[in-house]
Amino acid sequence: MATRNKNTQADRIAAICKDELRFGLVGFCAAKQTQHAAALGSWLRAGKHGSMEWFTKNLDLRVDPGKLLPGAQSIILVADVYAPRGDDDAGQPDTPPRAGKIARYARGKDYHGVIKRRLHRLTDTLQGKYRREKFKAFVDTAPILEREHAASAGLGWIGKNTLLIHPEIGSYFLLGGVLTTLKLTPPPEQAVVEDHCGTCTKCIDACPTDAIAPYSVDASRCISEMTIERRGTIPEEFHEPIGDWLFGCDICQEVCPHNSERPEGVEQADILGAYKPRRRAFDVLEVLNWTEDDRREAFTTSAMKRAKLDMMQRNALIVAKNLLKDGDDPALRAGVAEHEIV
Ligand code: B12
Repeated sequence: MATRNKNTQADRIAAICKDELRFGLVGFCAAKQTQHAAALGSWLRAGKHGSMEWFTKNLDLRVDPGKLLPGAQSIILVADVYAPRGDDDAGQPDTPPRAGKIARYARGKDYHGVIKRRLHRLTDTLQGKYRREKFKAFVDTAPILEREHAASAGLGWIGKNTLLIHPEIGSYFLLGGVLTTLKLTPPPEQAVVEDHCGTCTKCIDACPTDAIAPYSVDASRCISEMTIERRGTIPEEFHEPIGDWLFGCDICQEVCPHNSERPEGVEQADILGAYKPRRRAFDVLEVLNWTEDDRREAFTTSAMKRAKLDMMQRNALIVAKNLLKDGDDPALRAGVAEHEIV
């Protein structure tokens, strides 16, 4: 009887998440310590966190959710799909000339807000019902290993590119969750998804900066880290491989067979209007000429606001020079000459 009641609780929460809050995926796991502390430690010791010094802080909390929220018992994990499987061109806004590409997750509204707002509605409801319990919503906003918990909650498997992959949806989804002192038993139909990467090495082979080893990304070589997180200069050796990526990179997802055009019989996941791409690229010459006001205006309600003006102009310069290798563009050439650091 006790188990049945607990299942009912999780079922009700799952129904709120799916039907009311319209999360694409939901699952539950115990708030347990990481199973991969050794791998995490060696990743950090090898400097694979790159410029993300913040990652080394609060490590004790990151490896143990029970320290992040004393008495934590369970984690509710949710996911929002932000892009369809398959062709990048389908339903996308026009590409500007001199396109510096934006990773798919950042083309619509900032997911942090989109997910957090709905998670707060969930925590308000739960707090009203379970007054003595504690609830802490997170979406990149707390030191927590989201993918590992989401894998335990049956949302997908951790792929060789380290992203969580769902067998039908692929990996174009974002995670969030609620850490709670409430003990939740996952519904009986929830199951851990087995690893479907098999012998495939497409993500590893396609990464132009050799950032990926099976199940580990060296962030110090990852285009996403360099263009989004890094404040200083980007070493010359990476300039050409960055190609036309202005903000983030999707290569290891684009080549993943699980993100390919959806096969017959697999339904396309629902994508909230908030993720509708507003733009897929910026004209790099425009970015080179941006003022701080231009940047602010362009990044209103966008996850791109993480990148400061000097970072965007650094990225734009790299992309512009790469574009010039494909064919001359006098205006762009002049723009580059003007901005080049001598
Ligand atoms: C730091 C960070 C980054 C860094 C480092 C990436 C990385 N692979 O760690 C950088 C800036 C490079 C980055 C890039 C991107 N990120 Co990011 N990032 C994060 C963040 C904040 C922390 C990730 C982390 O803990 N890394 C630490 C390392 C050690 O983790 P790890 O390599 O995965 O190892 C863990 C497990 O894999 C496991 N493990 C270890 N060994 C083994 C071996 C096996 C066999 C297995 C199964 C597991 C396993 O142990 C480790 C501890 O759990 C999370 C949000 C969060 N709080 O979790 C988002 C997050 C992972 N990022 C996300 C996204 C969308 C991206 C990008 C796609 C954005 C883009 N388009 O540019 C790229 C993808 C690049 C890539 N292939 O990882 C999403 C991923 C969603 C998903 N479907 O998985 C997250 C979850 C954010 C979110 N809230 O949705 N990111």
